[in-house]
Amino acid sequence: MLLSSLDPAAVAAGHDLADAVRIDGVTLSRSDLVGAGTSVAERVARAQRVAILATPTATTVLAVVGCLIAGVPFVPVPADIGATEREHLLNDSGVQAWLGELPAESQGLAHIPVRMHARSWHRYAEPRPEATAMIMYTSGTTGLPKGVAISRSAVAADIDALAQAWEWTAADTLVHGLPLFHVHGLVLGLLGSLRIGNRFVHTGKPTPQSYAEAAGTLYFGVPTVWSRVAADPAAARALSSARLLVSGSAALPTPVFEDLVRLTGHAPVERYGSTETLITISTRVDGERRPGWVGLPLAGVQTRLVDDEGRPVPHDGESIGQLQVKSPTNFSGYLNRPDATAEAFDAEGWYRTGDVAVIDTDGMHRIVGRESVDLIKSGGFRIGAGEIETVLLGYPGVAEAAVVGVPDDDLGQRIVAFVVGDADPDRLIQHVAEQLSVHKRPREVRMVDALPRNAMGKVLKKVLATGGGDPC
Ligand code: MLC
Ligand code: AMP
Repeated sequence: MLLSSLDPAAVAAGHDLADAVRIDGVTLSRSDLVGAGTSVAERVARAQRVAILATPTATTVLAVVGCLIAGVPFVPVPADIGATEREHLLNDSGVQAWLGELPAESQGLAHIPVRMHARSWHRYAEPRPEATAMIMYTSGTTGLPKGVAISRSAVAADIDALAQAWEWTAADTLVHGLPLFHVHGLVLGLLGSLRIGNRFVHTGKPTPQSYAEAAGTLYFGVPTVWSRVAADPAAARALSSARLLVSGSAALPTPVFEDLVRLTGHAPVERYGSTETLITISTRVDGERRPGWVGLPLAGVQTRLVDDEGRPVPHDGESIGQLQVKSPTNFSGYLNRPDATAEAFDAEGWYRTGDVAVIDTDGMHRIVGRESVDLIKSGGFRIGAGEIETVLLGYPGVAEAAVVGVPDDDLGQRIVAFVVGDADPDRLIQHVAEQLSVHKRPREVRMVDALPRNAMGKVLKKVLATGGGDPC
């Protein structure tokens, strides 16, 4: 079964764990998770698809577990989501109800509450492996986010391959403070723990202090989290008793890697993936952990590099190519978007990651960057420049807008909007936070007289990202 540690027969036979999940001041045992999760399953079983406001709470954990027991696909909704994006997610996904916590604006959908103390011991048959576990929304270069359908078998295959690479076992205590509406925090962190059977601790905000106090063996973080840990030597030193520190979702800067080695005694394991493929490449517990490199394909995963014409690029450690992935962890398709799904794969079923990479003769991978400047990674969040530009253009007084990711020591990339027109920069930032989500807001809006364009009239985003763009 997908959540192997929650097998009702095994839990009833004594394979309980008093502190299987700790989150938001609540501790859930395995039998709480089975009993309350099955009670959620009973209430949600007749729905075809539900939305879960993915705040980091026990309610969210039980809502997710209930859906997976009942085989009802769920849409994790970002906790900080704004009006336009929320409306899009609810309409596009066709969810029938909110399960668990209600957002301030529920858009008239039915509500199925999660009752923390209700219990049911009904036994559900395990849904088919190819059934959709969840639909996770993620940004493209243009337009509003697309729904990525992720199957139960993809989730299971990914966790099992990672368990092998990281020697991850039920003896671990996994700690993170990441959002529960993306692959990293939800699929790897929470579902990984419930499949492997280890203790899971969610720290709330992923601060260096909260990581230091959690006494885990296995820690997950995005590079922003690790760079903040490395800047807090006392907190970093407290992690020396851990077994493994894992970084992913964006490139881990080499100085942060080196600071972690110096302060914690651990070379972090770096792994690479995406919402569409889950995690596909990682360094190993028992292998080389090379700063700047993300490792080898996981068991069952194939990777290759191609050029613009689709011809193979040599794996010589220097030649740069477009990274493609064939993997049992790949997504089943974009919801309602057969066009985008078809575009994402080539004729032989290779998924085009949109990342450019090199592979050396030993099969080690280094991610060089993204093909498009319009996909930004900020704090480990994937954000499309196009969706922000559309929202900015909808604001009174904005004539033109171009959004870029500018290198940032803390966030990897910082979202900067260049705007032509007459508007207050702070109000524009607030407008994006309210319409899309707080984490998609530009950190800076620069009012300019004109956007740099080429002869075809296309905005020269690389010029903007490297400091061009004259202020008014
Ligand atoms: C600031 N705030 C505002 C605001 N400006 N609120 C409303 N309106 C505004 N204009 C508030 C925020 O809500 C927040 O409040 C606080 O200010 C700080 O906000 P922040 O500066 O944006 O957050 P920060 O602390 O910098 O976040 C850093 C971070 C975060 C690392 C914690 O970026 C993060 O959680 N990243 C993880 C992303 C992730 O999981 N990606 C995985 C994708 S899956 P408050 O109250 O909340 O403090 C994937 C696959 C793979 O990529 O490979 O893993
Ligand atoms: P998302 O869909 O939010 O999971 O974003 C996926 C993207 O994150 C990938 O296509 C990469 O661009 C980036 N990414 C994930 N992990 C890494 C990593 N270890 N190094 C560099 N980029 C990464």
